[in-house]
Amino acid sequence: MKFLLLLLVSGLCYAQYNPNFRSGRTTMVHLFEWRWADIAAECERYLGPNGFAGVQISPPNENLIITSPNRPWWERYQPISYKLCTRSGNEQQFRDMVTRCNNQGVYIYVDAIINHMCGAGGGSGTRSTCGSSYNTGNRDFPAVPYSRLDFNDGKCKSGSGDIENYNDAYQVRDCRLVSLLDLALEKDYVRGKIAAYMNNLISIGVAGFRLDASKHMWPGDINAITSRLNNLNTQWFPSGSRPFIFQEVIDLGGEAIKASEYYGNGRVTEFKYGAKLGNVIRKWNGERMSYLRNWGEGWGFMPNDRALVFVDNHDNQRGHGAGGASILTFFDARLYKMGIGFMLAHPYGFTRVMSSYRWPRYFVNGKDINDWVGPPSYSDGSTKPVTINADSTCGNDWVCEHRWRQIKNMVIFRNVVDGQTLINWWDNGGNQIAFGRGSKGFIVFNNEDWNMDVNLKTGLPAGTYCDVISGQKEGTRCTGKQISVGIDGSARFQISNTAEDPFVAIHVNAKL
Ligand code: QV4
Ligand code: CA
Repeated sequence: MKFLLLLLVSGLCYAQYNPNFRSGRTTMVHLFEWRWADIAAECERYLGPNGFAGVQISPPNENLIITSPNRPWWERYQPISYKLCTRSGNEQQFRDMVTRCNNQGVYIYVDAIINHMCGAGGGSGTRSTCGSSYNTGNRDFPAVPYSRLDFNDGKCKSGSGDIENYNDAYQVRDCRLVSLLDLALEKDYVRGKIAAYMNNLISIGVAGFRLDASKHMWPGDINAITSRLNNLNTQWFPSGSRPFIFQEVIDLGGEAIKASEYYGNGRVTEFKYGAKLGNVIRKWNGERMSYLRNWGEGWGFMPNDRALVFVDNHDNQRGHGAGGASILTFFDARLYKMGIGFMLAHPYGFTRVMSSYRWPRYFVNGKDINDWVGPPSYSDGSTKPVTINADSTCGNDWVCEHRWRQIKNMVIFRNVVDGQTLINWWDNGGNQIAFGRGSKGFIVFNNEDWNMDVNLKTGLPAGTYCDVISGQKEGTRCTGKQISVGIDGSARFQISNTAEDPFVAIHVNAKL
């Protein structure tokens, strides 16, 4: 009885930190700007069969259509209403996606923009993705409806009404982020409208939310909203399941607002993770992979059970939102695969993999002047479908990092080693490292400018394993390297510094 009570209490306390993943699954993928129809198909043909746990989707609610520049990706961060129609699809397509993905055990996490509506300079009209009207001058969004009373104009104390000083927590929360009309989240009416939007999504079957621009919302206001959320839909989730909450707070240190203020509401994005890992893998600032020995909290990151981690996201891969030069992306494919490989092998945090589209990146004075370019689209502005080539890569300029063999196989690696502790750490004091996860998996990196040839204790049962980086196990053979683990659990690893991918990973489900 006592035990049951404990379970119940801890269940209630920890609920919003739990992503509700199907058991044995560990990693979500952000299918940035994908159409709902393509996501539904991807859940069935790829994500479910390969053990992906979930998908973060682009904002599903109606947004302002921006034509100057021409349909930038970021127009979707300028809400007009909570109707479910965007370039990704309409409500019926959204419902179909959620149903089909849930049936595959791949759950949907919605990017929820609840801090603001569109920019102050949006004007008036019906140029919005469902055709709802708006008038930004009057602060009028009749399709919600919101009016002048529902915004923070009176409360903001900056000269321009925009956030001017990130050292002033009041400005950051009560003023407009790059002119985006800031909602008065302390108002019961506004909270009610937002909770109704999120509860509608929950009833359709979504499993949780990314709370966009959380730094710009008071933690107490977020709490007041999330505590109004219903439990998840019992068609797919155990009764009493709470929506997973992860808050977008960029805290690299040195600002008034700290990520820790948000731990009570749910998980928080750990932006130090990708910035630091990029430096290490690029060997910048004197960093070395051997320093990763105490990666995680030892590097000043947030507690493991609060962290949502990623190598890059849709902002910092193109220089938005704390995008430093160190961030690794698909443009640096070789280093990127190492970074993702390390992230997925290491136990710290909940992991999210990025899946991007290609754009004509073009730096002028260190800034990508094409950082705005929207998803692959036709001349009428509609988004192109994700086509699948014979070799299982994607067409139409969709990068599909999550389909790269090395990344897909490391998602499976993470599932196989889930819950196992990090053991048998080895390094050469420089940029060769190795570590195991209990007796389930082992990974070795050679990021030096010379070859590696070492005997290491893996902790794995004796046998022949397929390296899941250079290839994988297919039937009774390996398509890439083979690694023999001896009866004492040790194995020889030879990794050329010029290999296509200078790392090797083995796990018990890829044993011959
Ligand atoms: C511009 C000027 C303003 C000016 C305004 C006048 O910058 O000073 O007042 O014009 O009209 C776009 C433009 C931006 C423009 C703004 C309003 O890029 O230049 O303001 O629209 O018209 C995305 C993009 C933004 C984009 C925004 C809205 O990154 O460039 O702004 O969408 O379309 C901080 C935050 C963090 C945030 C990060 C980018 O703490 O929360 O910046 N990250 C999230 C999302 C991100 C999104 C938003 C928040 C906003 O991940 O994608 O911003 O919802 O670090
Ligand atoms: Ca705000």
